[in-house]
Amino acid sequence: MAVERTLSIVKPDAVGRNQIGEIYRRFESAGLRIVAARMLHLSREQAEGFYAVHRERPFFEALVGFMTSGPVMVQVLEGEEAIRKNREIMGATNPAEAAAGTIRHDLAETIDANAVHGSDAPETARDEIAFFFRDDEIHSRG
Ligand code: RTP
Ligand code: MG
Repeated sequence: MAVERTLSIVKPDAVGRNQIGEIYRRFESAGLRIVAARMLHLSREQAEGFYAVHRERPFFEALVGFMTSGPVMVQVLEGEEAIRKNREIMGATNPAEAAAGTIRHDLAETIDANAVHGSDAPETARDEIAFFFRDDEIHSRG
């Protein structure tokens, strides 16, 4: 199995509910290492750039509005099959459809405020990590 890196965001709703530690615990319990992390309040420009792939979607305005509504934690997770494993821990996009035991099922309320983001493929993981972190800010232990 390959050691991968993926970009994770604890979204404003979960930061607001004081759930950063609870979410980090779930990453670490699953064998994912936090190898870079930063708290920031995304500007509108940053949120639009990060979610550019969704520009034409009907939910784009709501997504950008929500992602700029408060501070977020962004982190790079590293581990065996980190991209797939993180998506598994997160659960389905809509918390109502997420499996029991996943972050979105257990902690989130709505599809808009769904607690976490995770890269969905190796190419997007590479681009999304580079969006937030320089190479020398990532402290790999793999
Ligand atoms: P994310 O990118 O945040 O990890 O979430 P995802 O891959 O599970 O979902 P994606 O399709 O990439 O959508 C990005 C975010 O947009 C919001 N969304 N709303 N109202 C809707 O139908 C709808 N669809 C997506 C969600 O907050 C989703 O996380
Ligand atoms: Mg996505």
